[in-house]
Amino acid sequence: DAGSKSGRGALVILEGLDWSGKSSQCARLLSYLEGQGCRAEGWRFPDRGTSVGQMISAYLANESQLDDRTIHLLFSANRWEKRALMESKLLGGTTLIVDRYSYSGVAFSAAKGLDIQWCKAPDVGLIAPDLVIYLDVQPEKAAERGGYGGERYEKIEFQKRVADHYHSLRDSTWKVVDGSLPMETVEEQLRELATNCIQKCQEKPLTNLTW
Ligand code: FDM
Ligand code: MG
Repeated sequence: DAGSKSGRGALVILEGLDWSGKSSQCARLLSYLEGQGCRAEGWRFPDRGTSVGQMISAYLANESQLDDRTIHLLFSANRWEKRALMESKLLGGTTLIVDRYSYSGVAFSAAKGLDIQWCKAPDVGLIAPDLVIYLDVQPEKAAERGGYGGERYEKIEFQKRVADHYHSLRDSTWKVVDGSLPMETVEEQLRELATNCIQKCQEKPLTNLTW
């Protein structure tokens, strides 16, 4: 039983390149967990629904130009504005399945050439994830998927640099899943990883991200 009625919820992050299949897998995982009677919500960053999120969305659509450090800090601010709600959901027993988090923040900005430590700093103190699932897809494969190229960062050369930075961010909370496997296979692996994580972290206190 993946239920989390007794303890806190888990913070599960999905990371990966654009068009790696994160959003579809988040939705599938969420409906599975709900079907198991687990209290869970799907979140995503950027959260385009806030006023900061609308600035980010316009930037990604190339409708506005922003300095590289400015947009980096907006992405971070967009996570900070959700931190209190995130904490209360988790403590209240709701598991959060989150499409992108601070690792996207660092990997994408560092791929522009910004200093990695500088990129990490503003996210110190956000809630630390219990599990980060990295959907590993070759940039060339992702580019074959329909809709690719619509937003600012969706260029193969850039995504290759993002992938290198993601690689250097991997730590003990990361699980790498081969995102080029059939959807159902990926889905199965995610179910198992998430279910284990939810069970394990019920009694663990929440901690802050320190990198
Ligand atoms: N992105 C996302 C960043 O550059 N920094 C961040 O902190 C976050 C959360 O925004 F290309 C990038 C990654 C992606 C783009 O994300 C929009 P979605 O998942 O495609 O909406
Ligand atoms: Mg995208």
